[in-house]
Amino acid sequence: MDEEHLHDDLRVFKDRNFFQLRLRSFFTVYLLLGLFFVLIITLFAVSLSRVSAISSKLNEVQPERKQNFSDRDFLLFPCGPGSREWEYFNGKCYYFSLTRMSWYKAKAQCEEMHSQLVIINSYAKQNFVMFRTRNERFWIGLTDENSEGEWEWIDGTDYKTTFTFWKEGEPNNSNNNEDCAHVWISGKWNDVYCTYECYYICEKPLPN
Ligand SMILES: [Ca+2]
Ligand SMILES: [Ca+2]
Repeated sequence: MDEEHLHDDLRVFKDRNFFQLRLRSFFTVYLLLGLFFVLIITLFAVSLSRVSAISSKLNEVQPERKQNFSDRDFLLFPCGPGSREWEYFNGKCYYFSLTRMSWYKAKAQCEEMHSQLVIINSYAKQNFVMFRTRNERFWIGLTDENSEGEWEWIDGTDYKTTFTFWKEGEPNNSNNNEDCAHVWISGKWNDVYCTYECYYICEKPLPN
């Protein structure tokens, strides 16, 4: 009888001991999990702050880089990186149109782009224009519509004392109705009626 009782006591003791051990191991696991969680949160916070620090530094650097790029772009495209259709020649910018229209519309179109129809006042400029126009007709800023035979450059450049490059036999004021000038074959000038539709060349100073 006594022996049986003792046996029971021993079993209870063992069970209790086992229960305590399990409890302790659970506690350890939860503690480790908790620590791991805290560690993850900390690492995340640290990396997040680093990323934000780097991005704010990049933002500081960005305008400087942009400035450098635009300086370089201005060297490559002196007429402005944002308007690459303007071509640079000898200190000025030129636009060779892709559409055809009357001399008046072309003049207005150039003015809308803060420029004017080209003034060809030197052989160098003539050479640049004729290389670029390749026998195609392009309006220039020359007209005698105010007074027949009195040719005038639209910027007031004195016609009589400056360079000319008329085609042989031109200006001929054909049908008494040719008051506007364009470049044509070999870049030579011809007078034609002003409502004729052809390409045009605008000219403007270098942007600041
Ligand atoms: Ca005329
Ligand atoms: Ca003519």
